[in-house]
Amino acid sequence: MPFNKEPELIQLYYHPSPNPVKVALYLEETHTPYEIVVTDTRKGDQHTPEFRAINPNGKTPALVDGDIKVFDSTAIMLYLSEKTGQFLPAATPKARAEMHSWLMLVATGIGPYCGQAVHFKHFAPEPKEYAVNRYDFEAWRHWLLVEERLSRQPYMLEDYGIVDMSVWGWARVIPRVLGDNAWEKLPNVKRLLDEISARPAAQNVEAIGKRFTFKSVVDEESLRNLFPRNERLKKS
Ligand SMILES: N[C@@H](CCC(=O)N[C@@H](CS)C(=O)NCC(=O)O)C(=O)O
Repeated sequence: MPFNKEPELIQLYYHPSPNPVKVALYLEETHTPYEIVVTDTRKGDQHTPEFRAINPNGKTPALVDGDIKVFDSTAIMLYLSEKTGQFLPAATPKARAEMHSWLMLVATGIGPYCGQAVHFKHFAPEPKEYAVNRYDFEAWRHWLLVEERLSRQPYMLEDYGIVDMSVWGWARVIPRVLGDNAWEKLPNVKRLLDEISARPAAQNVEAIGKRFTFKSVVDEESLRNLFPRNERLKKS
């Protein structure tokens, strides 16, 4: 092992979209040094063999910390919180059970249903009424659970922490997922979104999107890269 070797910076494979931004927020909040590796999913960077060696699932975010590779935003949040010990609730079974429950609600409910709601509302070809109805309903159902909790307490757990940061990633895009009037039914989610967005760490995350260039248009190339499975339809 080389003597006096500088520790390597954590590398965050990043696109400014809901799952990567939560990880960037955690890194910023904990003042963990890291560097951004632009992974432009609209250009297909998620499908390169180099990226697949880090995240076989071919999606952002992914993180490399020395010889450790982690993929999936929630896995990364848990990895980093174990590493830093910050923004976690008390290390009691009760507090950790509560944390895991809400973290997984975001990971398995909010994220996937919002993602599919956006897909069917904004990208899928007609007829799509059945799918739009299903995913809009489920996205709303999950957000109303979060709203109900935040109507009774300032944060998802006792103090601001990793669950709130995970919620923030998706709350930023609620109008695109649920429609422009969504905030009328989600005032407490909006309160949390605004509070977190005003934090210096969140502003640093927003600045990443401006510091690096990401493809802004969604053209044919982007659609091929984001939804490669649709190519199958053309061949049949
Ligand atoms: N469960 C994964 C989902 C990751 C995910 O869907 N990432 C999106 C950005 S929010 C992505 O990379 N999309 C590009 C693609 O699907 O090709 C996580 O939480 O990290």
